[in-house]
Amino acid sequence: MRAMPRQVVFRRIVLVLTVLAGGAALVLAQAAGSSLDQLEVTAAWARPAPAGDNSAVYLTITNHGAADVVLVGAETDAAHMAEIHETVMEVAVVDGRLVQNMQMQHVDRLVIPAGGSVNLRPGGLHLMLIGLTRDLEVGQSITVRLVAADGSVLELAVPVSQGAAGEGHSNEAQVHAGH
Ligand SMILES: [Cu+2]
Repeated sequence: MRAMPRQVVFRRIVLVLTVLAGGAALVLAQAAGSSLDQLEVTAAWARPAPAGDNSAVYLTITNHGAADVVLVGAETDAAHMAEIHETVMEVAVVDGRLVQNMQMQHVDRLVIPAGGSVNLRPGGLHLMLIGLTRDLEVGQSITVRLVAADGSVLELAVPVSQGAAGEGHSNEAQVHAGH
């Protein structure tokens, strides 16, 4: 496990840079007076799962505005808790063999850059639904609210589905490490 520290340090540096950039963006967003009106959400879907399990929501967020938008969390009535997560593949050498391990990290601040878009998809960024309060079945819809750093909220109706073809390989709902 001695091979890991370099990777960990690198990730910390990236995190610090992200936080600094997010702080600057927050000032801009407040100066502009608005935030979530300028976002467009497309291709949203929630993974089906039984009550008590975890699920995940995937979507694409496009920022049509002139200022970055910083998302700090999510809420839903369908689960006890919702968090922004990122799935990362950790690679380590154990007994001379390369071992891959899928881990999820909590994302405190997700920056949607002005004029850009961020893709939440299996194997990457996602909204984690922790402790479903009811069964999520294909054909249903759940309410999900994105929460911005300035406290504004964007409410979405997200269909429960299996996702687009070829999209469902990495199942965040079944990764328990990192929680
Ligand atoms: Cu997750």
